[in-house]
Amino acid sequence: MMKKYLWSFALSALVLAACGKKEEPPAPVAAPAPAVSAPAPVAVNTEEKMLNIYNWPDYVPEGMIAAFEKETGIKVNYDTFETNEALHAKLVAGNTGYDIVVPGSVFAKPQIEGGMFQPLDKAKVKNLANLDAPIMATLAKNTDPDNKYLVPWAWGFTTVGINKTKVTKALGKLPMPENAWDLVFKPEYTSKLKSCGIAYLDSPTEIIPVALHYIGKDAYSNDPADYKAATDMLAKVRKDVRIFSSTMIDDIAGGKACVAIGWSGDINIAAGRAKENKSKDEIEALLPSTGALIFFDTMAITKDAAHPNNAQAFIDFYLRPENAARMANEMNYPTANKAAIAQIKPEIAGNKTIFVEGDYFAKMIAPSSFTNEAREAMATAYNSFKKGK
Ligand code: N2P
Repeated sequence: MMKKYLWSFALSALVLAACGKKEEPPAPVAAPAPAVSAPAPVAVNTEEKMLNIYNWPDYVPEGMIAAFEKETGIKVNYDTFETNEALHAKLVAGNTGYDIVVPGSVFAKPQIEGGMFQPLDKAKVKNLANLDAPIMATLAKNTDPDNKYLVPWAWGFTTVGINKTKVTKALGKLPMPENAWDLVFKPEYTSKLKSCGIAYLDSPTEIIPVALHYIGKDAYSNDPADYKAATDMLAKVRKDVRIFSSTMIDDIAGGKACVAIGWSGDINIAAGRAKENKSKDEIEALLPSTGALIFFDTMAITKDAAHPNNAQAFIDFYLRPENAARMANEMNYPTANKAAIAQIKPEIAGNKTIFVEGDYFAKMIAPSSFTNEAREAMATAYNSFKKGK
C-alpha cells in the first residue's frame, strides 16, 4: 500500500511538472542584508508569545492549535478567510496583523513577486525535510524558486460534488452524464437540478478556470476573450444556480444544494457529516472524465509579520508527521508530507476522491497563475455573470 501512495506522489509531481507553463522569470526579491560582522545568531526566541494565523475554514484538526499553545506557551489567534481574493485584498492593503497566511499557489506566485512574504529561515524549520521532494521541486519550478517562501498545508482539487440520492431523483429518466461538469454547466442537466439546488463556489478564480476548462480552453488563460467565451457559456445556466456559496460543507450536508462546484476535501467532509447524521442521502465527490483542477494551499510568513520565529515554530510543528497525517485523516485533503503517509488511515488513503489514482491524476489540470490584469478582468466577467439572471 505504502508503495502506491509514494508512487502517486511522485506521479503527481511529474504531472505537475509536465503541465507547468513557461512563465516570466519572477521579479528579483530583495536579499536580506548580508550579516558581514554581525554576531552569530542567538537561538533563543525572544518574541512575545503570540501568533496570528489566517487560514481557510475547516482545514485544521480540532485540538491541534491548542496542542501547539500548550507545548510552546504561544497564544494563537486563528482566523479564517473563504476565498483567495479575500486574502489577497488583505495582503495588498498591508498590515494584515497576520504572521502566517495560507494562499493557494495560484495566488502565492504573484504574492511572492509582489514582495508580500518574507523568506523562511529554513534552519528553524527542521521538519521541512519531511516534505515530498518531487512536490517541492514542482513548487520551486512553477511558483516559488528555491522553495524560499512556501510550505504546503494541503492540496486537493476543485470538482463536482453531488447528493447522489437527490440528483438521481431530480434527473428522472435522464442518465448521469459521462462528464460530471455537465451537471453544473449544461442546461439539459441544470434545468432539472435547479429543483434540488445548484451551488457554485463564490470566487472568480474558482469558477472561471473550471468554466474555461469545460469549454476546452486553457483553465489558466490570461486572455479576456476567453473569459467572454466562458461567461457566454455560464450565462445559459445562470438562472439555474441557486447559491454562490462560501459555506459549501453546510450547504451540501444540510440539503440546500444537491450539486456543487466545490473542493474535494470539503465535499468529502460533507459526505461524512451526512453519514454521521444518519442521513439516507449519499454524498460524493465526482471525478469528471475531462479532469478536475488541482490546487495547492501553502503557508507563507507575511513581510511585516511581528512574530516570524513563532510562525516558524508553528510551521515546524505542523510538519511533524503525526500532525500532517491528522490533517489528511480529519480534513480529507492529501498532504505533501511524505513522512506522514504511513500514518494516513486506510479509508482515507483508499478514497479515490482524496488520494486519486495515477490514471486519473494524469488527466488533472495542474495549477498555474494569472497576471494581475487578468485577475481583474476575470473578476469583472464573473461579477457580471453573477448579477445577470
Ligand atoms: C478548506 C478548503 C480550502 C481549499 N476546507 C481551497 N483552497
